[in-house]
Amino acid sequence: MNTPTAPTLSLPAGIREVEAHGSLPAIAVSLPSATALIYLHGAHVAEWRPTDQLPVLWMSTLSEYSTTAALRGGIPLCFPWFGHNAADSTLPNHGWARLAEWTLLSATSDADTAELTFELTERSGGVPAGTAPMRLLYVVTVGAQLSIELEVVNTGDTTLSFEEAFHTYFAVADITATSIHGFQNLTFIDRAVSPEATAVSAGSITFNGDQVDRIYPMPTAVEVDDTGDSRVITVAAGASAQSIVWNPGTLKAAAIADMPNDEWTSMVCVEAANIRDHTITLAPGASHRMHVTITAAQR
Ligand code: TA6
Repeated sequence: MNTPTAPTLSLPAGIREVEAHGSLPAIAVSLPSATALIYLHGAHVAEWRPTDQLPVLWMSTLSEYSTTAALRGGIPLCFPWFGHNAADSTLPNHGWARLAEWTLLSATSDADTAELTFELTERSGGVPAGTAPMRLLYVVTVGAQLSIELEVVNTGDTTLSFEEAFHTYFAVADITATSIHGFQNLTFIDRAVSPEATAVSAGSITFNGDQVDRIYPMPTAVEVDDTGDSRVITVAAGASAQSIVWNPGTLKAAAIADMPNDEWTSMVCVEAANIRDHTITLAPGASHRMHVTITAAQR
């Protein structure tokens, strides 16, 4: 990774601006407690690794690294819609925030944590013309835990509505030996069937190669129990009404160009979201914050 010619912000110890894959600008964090890499393209957290641990986030070995595509893996930010755009199916899946060029507004660090604030407005690169006035602030706190918070401020004079999700890809040794705890007895929307159907989770979620694509109410905390790596990853969310659990399985993985056919076995998405009947609506001047804290513990 190269250091760009003119870093735009004086950065504290442990934080550097770099040219990462595809020569895309990124922020590299290296602390005694953890390392991380965040691309300005999409404010995309691509890597987080607590010291003495395996990487916690999964990145596809076929991910594109260009300003015209979303990175496959890490933490894509889905905004201002989730999935297909209901009004115009030609618009990008999961919205434009993960395709836009964010700005690093501030960076602070101490021995254990680094806090990075990224900004996006309706005038930023990659944001469609005619987008309503808004300001997005994305705070990424790197350390033994990883915390992310998205604040959306309605800077216009009309009501602003949006969906949002942290579409986090976790790395696991073997998905067929991984189970997800926290959704027991909850009713979910099964998006892997057509038409969608509702069902109730009997026990923990397990995986066998069929696609899993479910929208749940967000529980207090979710555990990804990765027996292969003897590790438990915990996701605790705030101001997030729903959680999406996704693994493409064999068939869907084979249909995704930027994902090798067999890599469905080494990842699972556990997402925090406000979508569908939990779409956020803000009056002029109002704001909303959604946040998640991720912890990884070796057994
Ligand atoms: O969150 C799950 C999901 O909506 C799946 O339906 C699948 O499409 C996945 O997101 C990936 O979407 P992407 O646009 O990144 O290919």
